[in-house]
Amino acid sequence: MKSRQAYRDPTAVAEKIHVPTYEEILERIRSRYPRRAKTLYDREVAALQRTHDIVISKTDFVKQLAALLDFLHPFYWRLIEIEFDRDRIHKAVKCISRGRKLASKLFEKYRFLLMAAENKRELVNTGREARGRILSLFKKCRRELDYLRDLVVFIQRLPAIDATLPTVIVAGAPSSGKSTLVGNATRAKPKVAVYPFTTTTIHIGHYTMPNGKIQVIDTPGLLDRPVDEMNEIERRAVAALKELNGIILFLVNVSPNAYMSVERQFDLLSNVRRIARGKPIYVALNKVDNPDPESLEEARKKAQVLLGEGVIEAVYETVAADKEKVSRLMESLAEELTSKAQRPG
Ligand SMILES: Nc1nc2c(ncn2[C@@H]2O[C@H](COP(=O)(O)OP(=O)(O)OP(=O)(O)O)[C@@H](O)[C@H]2O)c(=O)[nH]1
Ligand SMILES: [Mg+2]
Repeated sequence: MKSRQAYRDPTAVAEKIHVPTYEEILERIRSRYPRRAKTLYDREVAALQRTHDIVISKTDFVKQLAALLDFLHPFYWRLIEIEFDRDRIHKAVKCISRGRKLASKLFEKYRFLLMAAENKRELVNTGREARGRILSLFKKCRRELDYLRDLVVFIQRLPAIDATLPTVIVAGAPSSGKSTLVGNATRAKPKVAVYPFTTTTIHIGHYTMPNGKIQVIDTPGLLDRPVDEMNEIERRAVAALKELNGIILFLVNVSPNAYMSVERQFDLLSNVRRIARGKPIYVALNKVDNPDPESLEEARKKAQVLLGEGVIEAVYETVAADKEKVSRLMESLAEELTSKAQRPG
């Protein structure tokens, strides 16, 4: 049950995970060092017990984190892998899990050795050795703890997608009007600006229909180039296009100052098709309130060809800046999503 929840909203799960630094663990142990005890033996046993208990409780997060990572949606993994190394994450989790196991073994072993100590000196040395060995297990994982802490903070800030909701992924070239459209279709307020590359990460809004909600995803602008040449920002758009289930709304900017020519925008559309692997694609020619007549004509022709080939599902003309027009477009897409959901297969 817990894991299912993690699958649906890892950001909320990550919110409850605290990854300590090695120094934090050490500090905690020092502050709890038993000063008073009836005998030296009692003191050493208590110190060992506390060291053990503190390292175990401070690293308890690793269980929740491992479960979270196990059930993480591929979309999140793809976003994580833009900034983190998956192998290194797993190695870090292992380092800490292994430390926990060995700490418990050492605890058992040294409890016995303390009992067997023959004099005060042996007692003190054995206790010191035991605590040193337990701590060194985690000192070895110091960098791994830091790595996992950065990861958890990163997951906390990821967009909270709901993989069960019908989804429209809005994609296109820089400045094609994606954020304007998402802002007018939903209550989300993605940043809109005249300059390209305004959106640098994924934003999510919700469009409300009488019978439910649609998740509308704003993505960063894409350039027409192979995925392995894309920068981090573009790869976030790729994560959504590849891994989220839904339909794609591809905006083509037909205004005079479009960032890319119509031809390049359609090349980009072919690239998006390859990335999105069979997801239905809807094209909207945007900014028809201020068109470059030649661009508009060219885009219409190209879109009709793709429609005829069955490569795209429909072509719309819209004005992302006009709330009413956006509502009409969203209604059409909502119908498409509903009929797609009902269609067998
Ligand atoms: N005339 C007109 N301008 C629009 C329309 N839609 C967006 N714009 C303008 O186009 C510019 C870019 O809009 P954004 O919504 O930021 O474009 P974007 O595709 O999200 O851009 P990136 O995030 O940089 O990829 C802004 O100045 C908008 O006001 C439209 O339908 N008509
Ligand atoms: Mg944007």
